[in-house]
Amino acid sequence: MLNEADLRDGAAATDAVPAEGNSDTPRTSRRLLLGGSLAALGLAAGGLPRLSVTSPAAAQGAPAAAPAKGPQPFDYPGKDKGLTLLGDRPLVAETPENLLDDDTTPISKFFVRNNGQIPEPVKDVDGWQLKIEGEVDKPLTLTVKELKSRFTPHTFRMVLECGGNGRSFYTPAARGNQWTNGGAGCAEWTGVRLADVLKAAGLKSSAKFTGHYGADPHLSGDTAKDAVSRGMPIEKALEPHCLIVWAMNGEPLPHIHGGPLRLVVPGWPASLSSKWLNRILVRATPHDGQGMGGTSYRVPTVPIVPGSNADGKTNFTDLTSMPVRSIISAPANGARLPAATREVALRGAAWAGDHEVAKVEVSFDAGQRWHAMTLAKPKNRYDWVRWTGKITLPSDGYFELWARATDSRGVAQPHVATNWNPQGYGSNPLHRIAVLVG
Ligand SMILES: Nc1nc2c(c(=O)[nH]1)N[C@H]1C(S)=C(S)[C@@H](COP(=O)(O)O)O[C@H]1N2
Ligand SMILES: [Mo]
Repeated sequence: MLNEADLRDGAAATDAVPAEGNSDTPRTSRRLLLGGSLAALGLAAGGLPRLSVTSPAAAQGAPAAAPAKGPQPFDYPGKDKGLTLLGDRPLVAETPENLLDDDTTPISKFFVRNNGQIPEPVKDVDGWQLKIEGEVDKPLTLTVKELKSRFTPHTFRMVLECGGNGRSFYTPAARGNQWTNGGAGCAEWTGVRLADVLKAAGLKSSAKFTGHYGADPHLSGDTAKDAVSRGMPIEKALEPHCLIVWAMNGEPLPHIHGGPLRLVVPGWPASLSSKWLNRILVRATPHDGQGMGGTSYRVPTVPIVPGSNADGKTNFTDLTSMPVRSIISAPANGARLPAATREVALRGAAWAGDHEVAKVEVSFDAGQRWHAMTLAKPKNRYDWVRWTGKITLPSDGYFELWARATDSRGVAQPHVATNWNPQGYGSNPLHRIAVLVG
């Protein structure tokens, strides 16, 4: 039997679980509203009806409760002010979908996610040290300079996506930063294969998992704790696209993105992609660092009642591949098109964790009919797919455009966020924007 308390508990719970769950940013109903993007476009908020997914009152045009605090601009050196601040302690900012319109996400538009404090920048970038320890024949300490000279560098364009991307679409709200779809970006990463470095250290037969460590202090300043320290099965670590990187889009890896050195573990939650990387521990058993276990980066294998409490111990599993997702990057949500516009050109991106994107479709009649978009060829595995297409609207007026991607296994984005979990991982409902013609 369900009772109200069951349904309330999870959402009301406060906890000290780290990773995606430690933001104290108040949740806003921004995702439901056109107001934010209208303001960004310099249009009068309220000029368009509200786009509502979950609030029937708002859908019927009744006044919705004003959010306590709307989206806050992100004011950080080198970053586009159009990014949205989701939390300032730790510092977290996402990229509105319409700013993900470049084939390669510029550093200025790339989302930022920290779990702890931001460490002091170092001057001697080439002297930064990485230790490889644990279940290896020959523990190694390598400087960035040695990494560059001893191993073959590779550059791949790959999506980095926060495990909590899409969290704001869960009802009731799940704990943590309320990402829309902008906890993701696709950059050119240059570095060496994690596999090559692990092989140089010599993996013992007992080497089954990794644990990753970065130099950032825990938010509390407690030196006994790590800001975040996640790990993965050795099979993932040995994939040819798992890189230890020092450059992003051809530039030295920016400090805020983990410079001098970070991991990029594509397809899986970006929390594995340790910034300020200084140590990889090879283990015989699953890593137990900060952000492992409980409900951290874990999802139910037996669906639970949305909003209920769960400790993640039974019938939960670590989130591995991220789910398929598409975004419309142009036009922007809230765009006003001239009267009599019928043909609308659309652009966007889609990606699917470890899988490939098989198709992207758009609907302008709430899913009654779907129109196939044209997919560009990705540069390499784990690159996103850029897509383009045209739709022909039947009249002036208000239209919602929905984008839906399907992965290579035939799994499409759901209409609503599904498999609710306390910390809100794996939410990938189709992307909805609204436009007004005339
Ligand atoms: N050392 C360290 N690495 C980290 C984090 C962190 O807090 N500390 N956050 C992780 C998470 S949860 C994400 S989503 C990505 C974000 O990378 P970005 O800030 O470069 O976008 O970094 C990951 N690597
Ligand atoms: Mo994340």
